Amino acid sequence: MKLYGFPASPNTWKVRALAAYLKTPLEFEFVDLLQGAQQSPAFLALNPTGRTPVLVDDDFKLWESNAILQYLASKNATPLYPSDAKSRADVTRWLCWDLAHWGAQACQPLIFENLVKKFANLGPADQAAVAKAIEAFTKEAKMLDAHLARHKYLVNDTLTVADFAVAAPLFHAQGAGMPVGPYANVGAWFGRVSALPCWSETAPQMAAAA
Ligand SMILES: N[C@@H](CCC(=O)N[C@@H](CS)C(=O)NCC(=O)O)C(=O)O
Repeated sequence: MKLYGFPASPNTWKVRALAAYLKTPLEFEFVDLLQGAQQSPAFLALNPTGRTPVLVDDDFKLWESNAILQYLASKNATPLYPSDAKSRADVTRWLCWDLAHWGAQACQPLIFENLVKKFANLGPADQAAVAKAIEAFTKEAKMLDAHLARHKYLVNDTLTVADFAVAAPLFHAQGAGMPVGPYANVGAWFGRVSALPCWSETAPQMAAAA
């Protein structure tokens, strides 16, 4: 299987980390987002939305990082993606929340405004966008912290792909100015998830600076 991605992006990193955890060999091809490679005809043939990551497994092309996490886990029949209906729905719930709220409204805007713009020379952060994202982050992190006060991991107190998805953007918390300080349970959980060697094995160069 081959993954097309941008290593510093949490969407790419979490997929590579999961593959490393599962010991699934994954060939990697760098897509230079800063040079607009995601808009090349060759890349658009893999993902017409022009975004990374994309997984190619023989003639199957899969985009959307949380779908890729589920696919890799399904191929391995791992406890990271439990098969009973309630546990699986619980994992899906957190992946949906990640896509709709945690990532889209809170973490990604902060990563873009405070980190990507700096690295890509895209000008100063839009302070209105930052304020809106901080408000969203605070709302969602409060809920997450309360959940993690009662649970070791997001689902069934055991590691699942949901932890990979929700933890991934937090690797950039410092550089992106995410206000994580007040959320001790989130911090403790992130400590547990990020200590898995699969993250350092697949870490982008940029993470140290973020
Ligand atoms: N929901 C998508 C988001 C993918 C996404 O936005 N990828 C970014 C990098 S983090 C990208 O490729 N951006 C390039 C662009 O929008 O031109 C996923 O989870 O895969």
